[in-house]
Amino acid sequence: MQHPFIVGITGGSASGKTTFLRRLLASFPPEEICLISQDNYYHPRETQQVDVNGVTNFDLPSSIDSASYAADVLRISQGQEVRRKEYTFNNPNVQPKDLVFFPAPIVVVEGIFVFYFEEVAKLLDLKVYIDAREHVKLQRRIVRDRDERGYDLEDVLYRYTNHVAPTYEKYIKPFKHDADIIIPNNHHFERGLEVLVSFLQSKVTAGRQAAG
Ligand code: UZR
Ligand code: MG
Repeated sequence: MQHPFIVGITGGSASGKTTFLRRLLASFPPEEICLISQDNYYHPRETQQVDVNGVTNFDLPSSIDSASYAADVLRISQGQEVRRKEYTFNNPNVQPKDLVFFPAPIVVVEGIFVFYFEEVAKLLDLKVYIDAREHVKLQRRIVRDRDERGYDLEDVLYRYTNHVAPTYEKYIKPFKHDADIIIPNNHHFERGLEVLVSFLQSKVTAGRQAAG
């Protein structure tokens, strides 16, 4: 198999990474692209740090099993499949699936700390940063946490102010300088997506030709 091209995608929480990713993945035949998401590498809830008010903080780099994450990114980029239990956030109604990720010419590595975790960042061939204004992210976060993750409004606002925003300032935004491309997503990301898709298509074609 040709050596895969590894794209890292980061941005603040609720900047639109997952929506962007869904569209990016849908732009390729399934055998050409795979996604390894940081979301599946949270340490178990019981082991997460608790803040001064006794609220669990899932927004620290230590919330994530970065060693396993980096190991799996490496594994898939070497052409091996990766198995992982799905992480279901706060939702007791969701039965975690056994996930299998198959190697592909394009490997997408997504999450809020993929530029921060050095052992992950060094594996990336291209770094993409999805950028949105604070109020846009907060609005998206409120809707998503209600609909998908089952948190109430008070909880969402508390976490945003005390965990999400400080983490953004400290562990995400400073790494914007490391990005190769920044895609603004306050309204839409259509042009940015189009540019990225064409670039990645050219990489797949070039890799195929090199492999003969
Ligand atoms: P994205 N997160 C949860 O909401 N629940 C969990 O069990 C684990 C993580 C959140 C996490 C972070 N913080 O802001 C967000 N909190 O998932 C990262 N609270 O995901 O990049 O899709 O926003
Ligand atoms: Mg996401």
